[in-house]
Amino acid sequence: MSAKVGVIMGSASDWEVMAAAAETLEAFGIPYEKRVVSAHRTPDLLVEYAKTARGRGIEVIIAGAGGAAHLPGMVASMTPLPVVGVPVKSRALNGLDSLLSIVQMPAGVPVATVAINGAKNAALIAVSILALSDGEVAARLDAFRTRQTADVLKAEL
Ligand code: RP5
Repeated sequence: MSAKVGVIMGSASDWEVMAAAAETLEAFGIPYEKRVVSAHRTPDLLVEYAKTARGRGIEVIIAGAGGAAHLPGMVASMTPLPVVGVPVKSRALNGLDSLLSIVQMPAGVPVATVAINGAKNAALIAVSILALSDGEVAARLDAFRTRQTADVLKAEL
């Protein structure tokens, strides 16, 4: 089955964080692709990826980057697909630089930004979007929420 979610990141060093998105998509049975696309080191690839994603059947893009985190915003500027941005915790500024680089987009070109290192929630947003048009995914999301609530209610301290 062709990928419905594109998980991209600025560097292989982001994988430690972005793997949580991949694991979550796998848990929901969502076909996805993953690759390094750097806004600064591979700008031509960035343009190609963003411009061809929809035509290849991708429905949501999850983009993680750290520091001068321009990847999610630049991708969003070149595709109408929903883009979820994951600020990756940086060494120098603990990810505040990443967060501000991603979240403060100009009106008209949105990036749905999650928390610093919030890759799992980025995937859950992608699942929610896909659930709008896929009943099976919606049922899995409902079951996940039910399970999560039950786990909290039965927690013993
Ligand atoms: C960004 O710079 C990447 O997204 C990564 O978070 C950060 C550091 O990259 P490396 O120097 O580890 O490749 O482009």
